[in-house]
Amino acid sequence: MTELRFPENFVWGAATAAYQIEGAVHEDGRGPSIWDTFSRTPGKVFQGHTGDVACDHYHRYADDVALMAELGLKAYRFSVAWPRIQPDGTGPVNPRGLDFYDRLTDTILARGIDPIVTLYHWDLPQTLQDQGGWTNRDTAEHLADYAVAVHTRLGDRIRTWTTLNEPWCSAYLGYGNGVHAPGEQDPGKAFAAVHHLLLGHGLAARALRAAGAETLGITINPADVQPADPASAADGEAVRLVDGLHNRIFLDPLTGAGYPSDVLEHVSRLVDPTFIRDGDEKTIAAPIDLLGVNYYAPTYVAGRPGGAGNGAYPGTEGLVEFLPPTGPLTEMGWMIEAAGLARLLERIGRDYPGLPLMITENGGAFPDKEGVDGPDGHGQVMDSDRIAYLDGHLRAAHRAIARGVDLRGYLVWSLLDNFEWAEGYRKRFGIVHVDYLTQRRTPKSSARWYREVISRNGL
Ligand code: GBH
Repeated sequence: MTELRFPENFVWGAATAAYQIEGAVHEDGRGPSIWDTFSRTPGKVFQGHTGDVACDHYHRYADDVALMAELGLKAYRFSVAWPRIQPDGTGPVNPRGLDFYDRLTDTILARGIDPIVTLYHWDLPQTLQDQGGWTNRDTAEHLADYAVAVHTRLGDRIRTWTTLNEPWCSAYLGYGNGVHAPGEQDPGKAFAAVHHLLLGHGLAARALRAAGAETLGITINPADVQPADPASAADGEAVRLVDGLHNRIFLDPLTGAGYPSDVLEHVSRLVDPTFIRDGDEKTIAAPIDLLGVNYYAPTYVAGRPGGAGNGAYPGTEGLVEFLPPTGPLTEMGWMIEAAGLARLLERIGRDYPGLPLMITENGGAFPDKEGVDGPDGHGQVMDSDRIAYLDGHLRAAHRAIARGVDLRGYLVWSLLDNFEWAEGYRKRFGIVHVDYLTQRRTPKSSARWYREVISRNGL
């Protein structure tokens, strides 16, 4: 019996990203990206893993799409690798790179699945990084050119276009604490990157709209920031600061309110924000039709003089204590708290009304347990922890919908086990297991469970 039914036409799907699954990094004229460089830099990625082969999706995409159809997915979110389209990040397009996404798109459509494109999921062409990457304003213009190049080829078939994936990560992890490529640690650069990513989004959105893109959006990873002690005023101030640096710094300008003054004040204490020019906020506010929300775990903070802060949030040192995760954790060490998803969706729905939302990523890294009765004698991959996680988060999403949030869909992260950035292949987020030695795909028990959820449109 279906207990919790989702709205009609609710979009059910899964998500991936180019560098995490494709492999084939030297094929068909692809240029190097910052992740090729970073993964080859000793000490940056677990055991020096790279995306060189990954899930070999570049060659196995047709089988992978067939698998999506078997699971009953209605939508599939993938990203286009900028360095396949423009190997140096600018200039003439590389037709062989576009050919791949052309084939992929046709294969997805032939299976009755709706493609959702992410234009930029962190694989910046290395040549652009050599010119400063996201600290260079020109990169924003280049992103818009690249977006148009992809749309020119695929715009007749793809309806939903999103510009960036999680600019918070690109800026703060890439240029703030250096855990992600390009691995820089400089608060000034992190804030310049935030601005140029937003500017690039605005320029790309405007260009895509002019080119006729139907549904336009961006995916962010807003944080559910909670106080250690709800009764403490100091903790409330810490929440306000971290919320500003994580959420309002993106959501306010995206929705036309410009940068919040308290956030600008904080930024100005660390860097002269001359990278923000007249008219930029207007560009960033280009109308969008969809906000992609990626949610994994909540963030608990306390206001504490002398608090350690967090390198990913420049200027929080001496002010904020980020609480260590407690309770049940995923293999990433992230808290499992489904209520955080409901809080987050309701908050965005309340503070930024009128913006349709889609959960463009949610999921977790969990251990696989081998079952004995695999369908083809290979052992079944049992991941009951993942089922419990997804079930809990879907219930939270349903609660938010019941309370009036305009949530249009849910995409699980991820279809396949894949290259988990700095963690390499040791962390597995897939509902489908990948044996990296043979590239054999085995749907986990969560995949079978998810297929049921989709077919019943509910839990
Ligand atoms: C996403 O990033 C990416 O879009 C995707 O490519 C990636 O594979 C996937 O998630 C899984 O990592 O330390 O408990 O406070 C997610 C990035 C996850 C960054 C949660 C901040 C803080 C958790 N974020 N994280 S916690």
